[in-house]
Amino acid sequence: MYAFKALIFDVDGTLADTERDGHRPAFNAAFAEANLDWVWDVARYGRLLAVTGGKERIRRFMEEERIAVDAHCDPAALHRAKTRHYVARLERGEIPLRPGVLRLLREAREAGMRLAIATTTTPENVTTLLEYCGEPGLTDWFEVIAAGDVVEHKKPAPDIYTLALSQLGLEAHECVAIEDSDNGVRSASAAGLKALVVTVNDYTVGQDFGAAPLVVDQLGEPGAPARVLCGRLGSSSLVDLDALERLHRGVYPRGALE
Ligand code: XBP
Ligand code: MG
Repeated sequence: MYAFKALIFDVDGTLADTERDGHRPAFNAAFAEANLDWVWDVARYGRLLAVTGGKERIRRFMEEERIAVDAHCDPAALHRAKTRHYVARLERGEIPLRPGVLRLLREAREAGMRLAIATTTTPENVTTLLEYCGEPGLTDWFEVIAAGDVVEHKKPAPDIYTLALSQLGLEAHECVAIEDSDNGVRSASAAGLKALVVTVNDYTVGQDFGAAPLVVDQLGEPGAPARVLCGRLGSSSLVDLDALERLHRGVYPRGALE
């Protein structure tokens, strides 16, 4: 029996390293298809990641480059094409889950832990990632998939976490969230979540994760331990339910849940 009832996962950068070799080339393919000479290299895309959401990211780029919105340069249309290219990449199985993700999901499922997703990305991107990652039926393991434009304000606003919590019917202190970015941590924190784990990646390492009590390089697999960048894993060498239980009890003083 654990002191928390659900795990809430971010998607991009957390379930899988989707940004550099997934979303970025899909944006570039959409631009090329529209005969635009825009190319987002790795560094430029890293800066644009400060803006969450693909449409919003295209709009920011156009503002930076002083490109006017017109029929040829329409962020919504470009983004639809980008989603098509991105989903095709996922369907080709080009984007695997990060180390330790499936291990933790399996452990949680076996323990009867409830699973949810809170993400900025388009819902189709989430379901396709889960369908093509090699674990049949994985999509159905998630009771709640809160994604994309269903909320007015994307991360770092709390809206998507607030929606996930309300769909789960749980309070923030009953959940543990797993994120990869400063914007994600700000979103979860603003929704009241304190039991937060950050799994950094090349784009987010070095960001300020505020009050997140645990920052690791990955969730870890047996034989490939998680490296702790901030906080403590205790006796575990990877992020498993026992480690999350210790984290949760550290964040919420005894009796806080009663
Ligand atoms: C990360 C994002 C997403 C993706 C692109 O969100 O900012 O916008 O980069 O997705 P999270 P779309 O980490 O919350 O999953 O192009 O579908 O918006
Ligand atoms: Mg993320």
